[in-house]
Amino acid sequence: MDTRAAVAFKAGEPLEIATVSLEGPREGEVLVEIKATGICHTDEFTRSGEDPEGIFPAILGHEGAGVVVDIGPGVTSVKKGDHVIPLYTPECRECPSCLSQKTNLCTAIRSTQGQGLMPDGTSRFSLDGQPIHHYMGCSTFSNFTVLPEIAVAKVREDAPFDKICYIGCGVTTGIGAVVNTANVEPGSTAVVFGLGGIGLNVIQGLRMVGADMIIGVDINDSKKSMAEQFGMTHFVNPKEIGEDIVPYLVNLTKRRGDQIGGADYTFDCTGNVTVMRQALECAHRGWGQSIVIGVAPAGAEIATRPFQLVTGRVWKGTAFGGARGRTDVPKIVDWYMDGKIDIDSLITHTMPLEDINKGFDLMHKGESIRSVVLY
Ligand code: NAD
Ligand code: AHE
Ligand code: ZN
Repeated sequence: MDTRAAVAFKAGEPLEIATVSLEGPREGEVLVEIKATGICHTDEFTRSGEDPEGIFPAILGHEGAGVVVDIGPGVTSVKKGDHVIPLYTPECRECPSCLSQKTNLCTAIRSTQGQGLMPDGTSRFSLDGQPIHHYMGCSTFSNFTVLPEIAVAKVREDAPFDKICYIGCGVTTGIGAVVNTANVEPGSTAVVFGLGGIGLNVIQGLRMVGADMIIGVDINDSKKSMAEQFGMTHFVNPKEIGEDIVPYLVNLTKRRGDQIGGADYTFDCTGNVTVMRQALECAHRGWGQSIVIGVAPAGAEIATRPFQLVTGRVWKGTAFGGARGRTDVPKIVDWYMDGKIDIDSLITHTMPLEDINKGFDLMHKGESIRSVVLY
C-alpha cells in the first residue's frame, strides 16, 4: 500500500513529506494506522545527526497511538480494530531480559531495531524501489506503519489518540523514572534538571508519590509556570543565581539539623553531560540517587570524582521509565482516563503532518512542551 510519511533523508535536514510504499505485515507483525504522534526530543536528536545509531533515509517518530488494521500470520495477542500504542521498548516475555524481571530492556529484537529493520532483517518501507529505514521499531511519522506484535500495547478504546500518544514515550519515561527506577518515597526531596516534555512528567510523578520538595532547574524561565502547575515547589534558573549550581542546590535541600544537604533524588532530563554531573553531585551524601534520563550526543562522556560514589551517591539510568510496555502502558492509560495524571496541559501544539517541521522549530525555540501531529 501507499502511505503518507515525513521522511528524514539526510542528517540535519528538515523532514520531507512523501508518499512511500509500505509492505503488509509478515509473520508476527501488525499493520497499524497511526492516528496521532508526539514529537520527542529524541526524534530531534536523531534528525540532527547526533545519534550514533542514526540511519538515513528513515521515517522517525516513536510516540504514537493508532488502530490495528491488519495482522500477519501467527499474531495472537491483538486483532484488527484494537487500539494500540507502539513500543520502542518491546516486551516479548520470553527473552532472558524479560524473564529476569530485573529490567524492562527486552532484547528479543534490539539488534535489528537498531539497524532500522524489522526482525527478519528487511524494511517494509520503500520509495522508488529504495528501502527506507524504520526508526526505534516504530516510525510513527508515517500514517501507516508495521510493527512486531511484541512492540504494541493494546489499550482501552475510549482513550483519545491525540493525548495517549504521549504515553508512548514522554509520560511513561518521566513518571516511570520516579515510580520504577528511583522508587521515590513520600516526603522525599528531589531536583529535576530540564523542564520539557520529560522533566514535567518527572515532576508530576514526584507529586503523585508524595515528594515534599520538588526543585525544577531550567535555563528557560518560561517553563516555570507549567512546572508549578505540575507540582514544582521551587524554581532555579542556573543563569540567574550568580554562583555554582551544585552548592546552591545542596544548601537549598538542607533539612533542619542536617550539616550536609543534598537531594534524595535528582533527575537529568536535558541530555547535557555537564548537567548530569551537577545532578549527581547535588544528590545527598550517603544515599542520594541521580537518574540519567537525557540522551547525550555521539562521543559525549560523563565524569565525576569517584569520591562522589565512594560516599554513597548512586548514578543510575533509565530507558522508557523502566516500564514493561505491554503490561504497564495500559495501566498508565487508565491513570490518565481516571484523572490521576494530566496530559492535556502538556500538549501545547497540534499540527497536520505537512507542518511537522514547525513542531521541531517550536522545540528549538523552547516554545512548546509537546507538539502532536494529527493524521
Ligand atoms: P525538551 O526539549 O522538551 O526539554 C529539554 C529541557 O531542558 C528544555 O526545557 C530546556 O530549556 C532544558 N535545558 C536545556 N539545557 C539545559 C541546562 N543546561 N540546564 C537546565 N535545563 C536545560 O526535551 P524532552 O522531550 O523533555 O527530552 C529531554 C531529554 O530526554 C532528551 O535528551 C531526550 O532525548 C531524552 N529522553 C530520554 C528517554 C529515555 O527513555 N531515557 C525518553 C525520552 C526522552
Ligand atoms: N541511539 C542512542 C541512544 C538513544 C536512547 O538512549 N534511547 C532510549 C530511548 S529515548 C526515547 O525518547 C532507549 O530506550 N534506549 C535503550 C535502547 O535500547 O536503545 C545512542 O546513543 O546510540
Ligand atoms: Zn522519546
